[in-house]
Amino acid sequence: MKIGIVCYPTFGGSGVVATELGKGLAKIGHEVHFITYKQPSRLDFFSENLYYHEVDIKSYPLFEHAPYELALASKMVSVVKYEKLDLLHVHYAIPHASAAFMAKQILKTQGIQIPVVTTLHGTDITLVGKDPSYEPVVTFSINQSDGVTAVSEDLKKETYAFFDIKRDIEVIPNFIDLDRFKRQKKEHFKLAICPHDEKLMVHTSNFRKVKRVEDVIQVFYEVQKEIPAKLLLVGDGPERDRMERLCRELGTCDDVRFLGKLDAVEEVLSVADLFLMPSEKESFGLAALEAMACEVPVLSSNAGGIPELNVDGVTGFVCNIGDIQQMKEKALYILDDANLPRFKENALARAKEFDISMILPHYVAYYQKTIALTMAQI
Ligand code: GMT
Repeated sequence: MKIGIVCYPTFGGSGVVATELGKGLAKIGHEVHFITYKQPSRLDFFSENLYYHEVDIKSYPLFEHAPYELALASKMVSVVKYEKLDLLHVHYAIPHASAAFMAKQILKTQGIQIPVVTTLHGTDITLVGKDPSYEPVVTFSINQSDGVTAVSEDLKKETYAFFDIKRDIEVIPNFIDLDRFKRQKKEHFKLAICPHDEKLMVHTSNFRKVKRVEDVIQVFYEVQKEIPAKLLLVGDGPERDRMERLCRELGTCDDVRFLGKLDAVEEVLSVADLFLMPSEKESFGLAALEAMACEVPVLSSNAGGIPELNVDGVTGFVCNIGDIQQMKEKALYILDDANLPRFKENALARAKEFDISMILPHYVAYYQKTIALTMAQI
């Protein structure tokens, strides 16, 4: 198949899922065309089946905000037409699903039928999409897609609960490449951070409010009162300054390191004992899956789709959002040497269920079904 993938070229979340999906499809012989405004961060190599088309956003003094959606729709039209694509797969509804709808209508006037699959990732539904300034367009463009997928059962449920959706939503969970995300031997790194054999806790995120990074720091603060421990914080975002101030207030600066955005996050995960994800909202929790693949148990909140991934009492624990006391107790239980090896083993076993080789065939089958249904309607 010739597939167009539209996504945000960002460091984490939906951008990573879209890029890894495209790379996986290219590996098994499909031709994949990425359409976005910047080279996706994990697409920095040559492959004969991978193409990248940059959206040109022309500015003009009249525009306070350049109309990205129009530039994107125009680029989709030209890529579908000249590269003869079989299907467009857009990741994150806003504004990709509505731009795809517009491209589809334009192409129809030229006698070209292009099926569109929209994948809902999380905040496009649970946060931004619900806002009255976007909701009518989100509802319309989901209903107009030829296929819709969501990354967890919870996200599917939430989509039906809030939006007036008239079509089926297929759940295809996120996935991981276990060849890349695996525990590596990084003892020198562990020794540098934890010279006295302290337990190492790790959090990675985009430091937005929904991630509740303050809970990570508070739980660490409580754990550290009981056992020697260190905390690594990977990523960057709007909450970073506030979190640095919180560490100063609590006096934990010597034991907490802010590492910023890192490409090789698997190297940090390789030396971790516990991963923390106390999010307020989380449709899937890809960062937790990356940790589990590196044999790191997960202490998470019970937000959104996280419990579909983190099995309570098996791969870690699932706690009530904001319950620092409960999280502290569960963290201490996991970090106990009598329990830690079992949790690590279980985390890896669970991650194996989400290997890309298991999930990719679901997307391929869904594309084939969507193309067949669209063509049957002509
Ligand atoms: O987590 C974020 O804020 C980024 C966001 C995105 O769309 O890029 O992530 C969402 O999509 C990921 C990939 O499907 C999911 O693993 C995350 O759980 C989801 N984030 C939220 O729902 C907050």
